[in-house]
Amino acid sequence: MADAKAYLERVLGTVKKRNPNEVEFHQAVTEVLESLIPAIERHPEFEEAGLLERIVEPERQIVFRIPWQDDKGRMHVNRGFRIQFNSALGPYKGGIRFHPSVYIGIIKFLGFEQIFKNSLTGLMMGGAKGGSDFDPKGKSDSEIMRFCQSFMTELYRYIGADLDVPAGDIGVGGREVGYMFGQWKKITGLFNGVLTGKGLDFGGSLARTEATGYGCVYFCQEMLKDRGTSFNGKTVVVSGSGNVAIYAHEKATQLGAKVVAMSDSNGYVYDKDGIKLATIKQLKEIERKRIKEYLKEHKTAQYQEGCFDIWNIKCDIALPCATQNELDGKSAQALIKNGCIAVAEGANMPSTPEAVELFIKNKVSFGPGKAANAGGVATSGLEMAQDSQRLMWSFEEVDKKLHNIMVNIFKSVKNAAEEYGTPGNFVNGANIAGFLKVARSMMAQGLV
Ligand code: NDP
Ligand code: 2IT
Repeated sequence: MADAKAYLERVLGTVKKRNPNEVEFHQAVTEVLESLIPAIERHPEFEEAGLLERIVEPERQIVFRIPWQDDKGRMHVNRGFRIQFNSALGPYKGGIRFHPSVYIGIIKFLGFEQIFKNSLTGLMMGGAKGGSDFDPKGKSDSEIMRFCQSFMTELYRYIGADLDVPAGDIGVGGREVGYMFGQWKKITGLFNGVLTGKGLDFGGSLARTEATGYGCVYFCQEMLKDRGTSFNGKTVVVSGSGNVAIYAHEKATQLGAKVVAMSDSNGYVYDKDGIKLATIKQLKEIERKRIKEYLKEHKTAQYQEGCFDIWNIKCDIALPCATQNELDGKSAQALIKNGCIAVAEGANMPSTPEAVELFIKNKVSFGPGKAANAGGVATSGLEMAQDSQRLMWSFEEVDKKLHNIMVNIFKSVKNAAEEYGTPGNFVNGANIAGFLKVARSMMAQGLV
């Protein structure tokens, strides 16, 4: 037992030394490695093959300059990233994030998580992530277009339908994917599934927009079933009000729950009668305004500045769908005290390690992001399949496949947690189940 632990600590030490100050990356690697102890004990051949040393080191890291011009003719320079982390299971696959907080440590943490998430979907996809420290807030459509074009003018060299397939993430949705696809097509002269999340008229998949939020609720539904209950009649808090949050709200409501609070990076709204999704969609998907404006239409709702206090609202189910480390130990304590029974992460790593520990200790059903939010990338995988076939499946067909995938992910996560000695611990289950498939493939493919 001591040996597996020593091996993991050695690998973690190297990660910290080689990637100084990349705290989110350290956090993600620490969580995965700690979960893997029983799997490493059962497979001493992994250490002999230097498998963990390889898995924590990206296969390729691309960092580039993005010059662009605003509407007033002023020049700006941003930094672009693409981390191609692991290709053992298929072409690199993962989203692109545009947010001022982006630096290489964020992209590495997301790329690392993506390896195991993509593995859990059961589809042929390796792990990658990209992005830029560009801030899309307050930019005009033509500024966004010029930025996306400049981003792709460099990135096009490194991507391809059978090589690396980017998609959306924070700050990147259908509009940005459309501009990037147009530029890629113009440069290469090709038309294929090089990006996912495309418009429905040019190779996009029905239900991709809904997929991450719906998938998160499907996963949570399985956790609830497992404890003999359902969404019906439950009170839900959803953080964020972007793509994932909106469709998590939609599906939870369809299943009979009431979503009483949502947020953006400025603050949150609480509506005891249930947040009206049509207003949120209008504000966020169309007008790109702040969530505070919700009160203009719904006078009895309340608005509070700041994000963390949303977790003080009494609820049965919490769905953090905004960003990393948005739910800390104090927030977890408040949720537990108020009787919350399930937390499913729509966002990537929204709960801090302290919060995760508290949820597990207090028997809150906890679905970690790499399992609970895998529906987005899974449906991207379905979009790739449709693009390769030059066919388009119906909404119902895609949604059914998505649902099946989420049910299967839950099963494999639950089974791995049991098989490796920590029943009910879906963090360990997700990390071990996701890891083993990648590890077996890397072993079979030789020293690569
Ligand atoms: P969007 O850009 O559509 O929405 C992001 C939401 O989170 C907004 O409400 C935003 O508020 C809020 N937010 C972003 N950054 C912060 C911050 N630093 N502090 C507080 N709130 C913040 O992104 P998505 O909905 O696509 O992504 C949300 C999360 O889900 C991310 O963690 C992403 O990695 C993850 N995810 C996304 C998938 C997808 O398919 N899109 C798939 C799997 C995971 P504001 O508008 O004020 O910035
Ligand atoms: O974090 C994620 O899984 C995503 N942002 C979606 C990635 C994708 O390729 O659809």
